[in-house]
Amino acid sequence: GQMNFTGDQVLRVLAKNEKQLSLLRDLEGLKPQKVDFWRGPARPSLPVDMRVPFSELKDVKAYLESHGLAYSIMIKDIQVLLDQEREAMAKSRRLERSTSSFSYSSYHTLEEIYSWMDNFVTEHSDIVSKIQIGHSFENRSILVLKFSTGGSQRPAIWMDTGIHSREWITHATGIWTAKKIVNEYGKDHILTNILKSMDVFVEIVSNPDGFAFTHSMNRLWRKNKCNRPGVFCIGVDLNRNWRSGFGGNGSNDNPCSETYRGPYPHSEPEVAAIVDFITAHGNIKALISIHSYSQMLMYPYGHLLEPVSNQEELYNLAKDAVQALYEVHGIKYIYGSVSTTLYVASGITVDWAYDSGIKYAFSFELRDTGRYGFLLPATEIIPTAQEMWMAIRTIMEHTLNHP
Ligand code: VAL
Repeated sequence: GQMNFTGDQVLRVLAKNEKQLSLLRDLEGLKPQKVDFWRGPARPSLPVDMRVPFSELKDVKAYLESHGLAYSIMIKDIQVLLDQEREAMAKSRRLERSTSSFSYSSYHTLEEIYSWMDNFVTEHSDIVSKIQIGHSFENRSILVLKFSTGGSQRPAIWMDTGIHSREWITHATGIWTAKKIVNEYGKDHILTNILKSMDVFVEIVSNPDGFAFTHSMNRLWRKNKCNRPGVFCIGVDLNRNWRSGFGGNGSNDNPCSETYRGPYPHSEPEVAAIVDFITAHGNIKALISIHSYSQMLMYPYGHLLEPVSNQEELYNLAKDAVQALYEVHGIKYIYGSVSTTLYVASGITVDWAYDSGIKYAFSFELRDTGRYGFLLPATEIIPTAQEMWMAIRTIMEHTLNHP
């Protein structure tokens, strides 16, 4: 049955300096399975959020206090939020069944998403099709939606959501975005122009095994579910498994770590499927990889602090995108390169994309800034997606105008 998180808390620590940050990194090393960092130690200006199991609370709080690390309790009891989330899903499922409709303002299981996809492709067969790009470690289909008004191998925009399975707001945003694209085609002149000469690919469940597991067993699972002989822990972090900078700082060689990079680049079928697809396609102009949470819009590099060659263009584009996002609901996103905005991270999707010649490579961290973290209430799905839409529309338009 489902893992229970009764009494588990999310603590927020504001490190005052590098020394305090490294004390938090030590905690990560001491107890890779005990403390689950929701927002890892980055820089003193960014809070560190960690889930601490009930059984470890006393120890961890004592550690923090003994080192003079000030903390606050962001979530007092994780299970309370999980119960509310399940109840909301059950309620919406009853309504969906009685009205034979799909709710874009609810979270869904893998089966529900895959069957929505089939209906969606059938209903909009004039511009949408479904492509299977591979199979997951546990042999689930890896599916991509293709939006196209014709042509062959047109220049294209790629978007993926759900590389980290617990980031449920990203899958929900991907679904809403797919629907938005078909709704706006022929109405919104910018999107219409984009689809007249470009294709759009959307991979909604990029880590299907992990996602299925977040529903069946452990809501807070991040990695994939690979299981190799002689390796004690399960799962590779699919956002550390890419070739660019593989094995560098901000990735881990310990299979029990949440940022375990895997044995070699593209070892994971979920990553290899995207690499093979994008490489074979050969004409992807922009890649947008969606994560949560923290409210950020970032571009390469993650594995280097040095600016990329078109950093000024990416900076200005991110600035415009974030402004367009802000105008929707007044939500602030910060922006910059991954390494300077968040932390150094190696083997990430956008670095690979950039090094593969995709000069518009962006990664979002969606809502919120930690009140709910990964357990963002479903009532925030539509506003989160609406504002992100304006940001990605800005990126798509720029891509169209700068071939
Ligand atoms: N959220 C991402 C991660 O830690 C970063 C690197 C953009 O995987």
